[in-house]
Amino acid sequence: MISMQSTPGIDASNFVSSFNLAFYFMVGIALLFMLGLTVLMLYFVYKYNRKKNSKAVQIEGSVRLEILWTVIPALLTLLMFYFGWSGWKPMTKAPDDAMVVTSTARMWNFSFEYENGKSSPELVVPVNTPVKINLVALDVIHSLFIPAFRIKSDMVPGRETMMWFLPQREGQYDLYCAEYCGLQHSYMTSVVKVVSQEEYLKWYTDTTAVTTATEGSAPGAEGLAILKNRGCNACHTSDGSKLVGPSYLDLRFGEKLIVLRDGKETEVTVDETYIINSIYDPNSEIVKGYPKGLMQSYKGVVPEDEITKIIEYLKSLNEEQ
Ligand SMILES: [Cu+2]
Repeated sequence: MISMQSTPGIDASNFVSSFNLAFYFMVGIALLFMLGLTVLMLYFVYKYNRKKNSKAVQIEGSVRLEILWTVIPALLTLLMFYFGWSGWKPMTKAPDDAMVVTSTARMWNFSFEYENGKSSPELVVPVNTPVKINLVALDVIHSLFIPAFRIKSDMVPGRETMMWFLPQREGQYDLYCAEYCGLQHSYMTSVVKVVSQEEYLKWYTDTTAVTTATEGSAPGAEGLAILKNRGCNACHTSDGSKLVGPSYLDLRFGEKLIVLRDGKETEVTVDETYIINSIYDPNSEIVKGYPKGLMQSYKGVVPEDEITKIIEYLKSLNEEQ
């Protein structure tokens, strides 16, 4: 699951070898000590058992032993530090020619914004090009983790951080949030797609359709694709079941809905304006029975023409009923 062996022999990223060196060195030492100490302990149990040594003897200290078991572990931990440090240091400074992507995390999805304004729920990068990712968290602490690349970094609200990597092998890799960030944390997953330079350029320059309709040609199919791509389905369902947020199925156009505005119960009519407000200013009107403050505004993320398509989909749900 962690990596695809499309081209065996080439590491998925430039950090794999130094990371593995530090990791296996530490595991190796731990294993060696575990085996060595267990064997020694069993040997002592046998050698100094009560039948053979019925009378306890005082054993005086040994300076040579004291020095030995201080110096050797000290050297080993220093070596661990060395491998860890030399592997970590290059991660802190991205090359100047790296392409820049901004990753925005919110409860509970990631989005990746490119320099030409393109936004994607998946991280698509060209092979053999250094990629710098600016990390932005909108609500709580998240953590961007790409196991196959051996990189992970916390995303803290209000703090500017970054990570970078050189993807060396084409393929698709898992990406997920590694900091427990609330109810739907375990759904906060995405993928990294490492593609050829040509393929990347084709994808990058195609800004016409951020979302591709993969839901067939049913009414509102495009809207459904947008909801999926924007991560909306992490909190809202189409089948009436209750997640963190209300279900789309409960939205009946033209009918009344009870919401809390400034803490007071108010009746609103479900219409276009209500939907737009719910996406751009989600905390101004909270559907009764749901917690406030969980959803961040999608203003500047989901454009109005996408909302039009979302509304088409929401209306189609009603008609099926
Ligand atoms: Cu998270």
